[in-house]
Amino acid sequence: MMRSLLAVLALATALATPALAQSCGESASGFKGFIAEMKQEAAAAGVSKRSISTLDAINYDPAIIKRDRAQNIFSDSFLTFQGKMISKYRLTQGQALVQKHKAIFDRISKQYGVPAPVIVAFWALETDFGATTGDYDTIQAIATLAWDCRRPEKFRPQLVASLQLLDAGDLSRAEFKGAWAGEIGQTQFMAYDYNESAVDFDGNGKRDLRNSVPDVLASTANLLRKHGWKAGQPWLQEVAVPAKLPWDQADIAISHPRSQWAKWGVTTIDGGALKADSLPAALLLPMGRNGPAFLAYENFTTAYLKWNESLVYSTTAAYLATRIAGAPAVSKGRAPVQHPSYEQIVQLQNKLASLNYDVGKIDGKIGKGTRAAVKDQQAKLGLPADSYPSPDVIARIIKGGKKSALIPVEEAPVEMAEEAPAAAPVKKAKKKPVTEADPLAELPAEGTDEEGNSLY
Ligand SMILES: [Ca+2]
Repeated sequence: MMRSLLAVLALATALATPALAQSCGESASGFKGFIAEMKQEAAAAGVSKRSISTLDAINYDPAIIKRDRAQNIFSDSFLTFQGKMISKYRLTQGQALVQKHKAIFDRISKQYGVPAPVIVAFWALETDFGATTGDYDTIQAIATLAWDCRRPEKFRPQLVASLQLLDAGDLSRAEFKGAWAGEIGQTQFMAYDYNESAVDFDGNGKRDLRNSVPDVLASTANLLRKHGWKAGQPWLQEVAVPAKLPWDQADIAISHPRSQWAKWGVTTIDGGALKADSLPAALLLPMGRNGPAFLAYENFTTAYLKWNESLVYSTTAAYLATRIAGAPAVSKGRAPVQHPSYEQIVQLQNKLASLNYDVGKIDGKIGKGTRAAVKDQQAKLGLPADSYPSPDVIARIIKGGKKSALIPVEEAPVEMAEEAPAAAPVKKAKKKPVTEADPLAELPAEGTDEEGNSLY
């Protein structure tokens, strides 16, 4: 999993040792010099000589860079994406595992306050319950990505953390195997989180996130607790929204008491009354006001988004947890929603950038900057400001808001990003199907970018 940027930044600050390597490279050239610098940095951080000497055998691995660059262009809608990620296998197996490990989950619930379905949903999405943890040498993978120029700041602290983890003695050198981007174990911990948050829950003296189910489940709960999980509170609830609402309030950054949403006409998905209490909740509309709607509670806006900043990943993980806990399949929303294509989003981003909005990289993804700019444009154009760039909203923005002449978005010239689209996220390799019965033969690599932007 791609851990929170904040955690990594905090780590980088903590490790602000004198010799942080400044250079980077696009090939093996210079890698050995970089490793020499990293050895100094590790020594300054107190890593043992023995663990530091591990780096002597580390090589630049072009296969890792190839994986990193093999970015698919995602344009799936939330409904499509969750449909791919939430298979019948993951649901039924997830529910079965909640029962099978009930005694462990009872202990975890008492100690960490995190419910079983939440943990199991991550276990499902990250590795299909431990089936696909990866075979890459994670120290070599992290070293390669730490030297690569694309986002060294994310991996350099993880390289030192890997050596510290080696010092901790939970894993032998040979056991540093995992995903191509360095995650280890059944819920894919980066080295820093392994060091800080893994727990020995089966009492054998080692924190084993590769093989020990009790260790995996309790460590996942412990990390969520550290991310601010509040026991006894919900995380995500599918709701129904009325035809009219102050749509600009539907924003993951804006919370209101649940009673306020009730007052505005938001109901449970089957039309029942929401609990009219003061519990803070944000209204999450992954596909705009006509699509599926969720109340996102603090456990979502804090713990989930610290686990993974991507809104689409977190929404899918949180929604899967509700399904495992018994919620019905997601509603299609109030009306069919046409989702923009990658090219349309790029076109929109170019237009927004020309209007001086900061949409970040022109990457064809509806990230935070793009959503905020769309919301502002919708307000200016007198459209419902739900932040969602449906193709007709894109056409209106591109046309400067003239109602009369909607042009098909496809006809406008598409200016592609000069830079290659953001490569696959830091988190992990593409999943392989677990069994022949598993319909997830071709899962997308994670639909997020390393800036934490999501598709939605
Ligand atoms: Ca253990």
